[in-house]
Amino acid sequence: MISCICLGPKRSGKTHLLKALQDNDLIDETSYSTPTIGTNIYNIVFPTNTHGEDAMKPKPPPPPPNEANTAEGVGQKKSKQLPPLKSIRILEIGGAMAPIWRQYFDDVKKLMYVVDTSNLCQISAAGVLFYSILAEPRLQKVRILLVLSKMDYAYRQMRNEALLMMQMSKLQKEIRQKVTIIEVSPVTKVGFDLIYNWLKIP
Ligand SMILES: Nc1nc2c(ncn2[C@@H]2O[C@H](COP(=O)(O)OP(=O)(O)OP(=O)(O)O)[C@@H](O)[C@H]2O)c(=O)[nH]1
Ligand SMILES: [Mg+2]
Repeated sequence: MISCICLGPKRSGKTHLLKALQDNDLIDETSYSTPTIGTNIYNIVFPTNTHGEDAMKPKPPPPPPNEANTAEGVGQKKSKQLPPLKSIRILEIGGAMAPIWRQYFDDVKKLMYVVDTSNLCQISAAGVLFYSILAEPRLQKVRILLVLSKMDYAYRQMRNEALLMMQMSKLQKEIRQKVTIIEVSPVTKVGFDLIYNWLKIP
């Protein structure tokens, strides 16, 4: 059973990102992904030595009771006793399938939503679509990751601009879920350690 799904508008970068997370060397600036008509499954085995947050941060002493990871919120606290996952299977559902995404919402534990920061015409609509997903009753307890993709493009929107266009601050007030936001590029691998760390949370 697949408990993590990846959604986002057409061409937002889901396939590119998931392929790169699955095999770091597969995607570079020459790579091209074709539109997903239907679904794709990715089995992501986490690298044992990521060079990001985990590796750089000195291992903290046993967690102080009031230390909350602001990026992950309350849900992470609950699952702290469980060991981190070693791998995860993710189901990408193509943007072309948006009208029937909701058929895949049963038993979902994590949801990644990918937005293309280089596509000015799409960002606001992506925000509206995101809101409609977050309002879904079956997804009220789901861990949510908002991925701002294509961060390697010089003409992308910066994080704050993209979030403004998506009306995220307004959206956050309306929804119950805590949303983690990560800027990513499968080409430069920026944000990969943060994504792996998020995916590892049991
Ligand atoms: N430079 C760059 N190009 C990207 C990036 N992500 C995706 N692309 C390009 O954008 C195109 C669309 O990306 P896909 O990963 O196929 O998009 P998708 O979200 O899977 O699209 P659907 O399957 O149609 O929903 C790819 O062919 C890549 O050429 C990125 O981070 N950087
Ligand atoms: Mg795709």
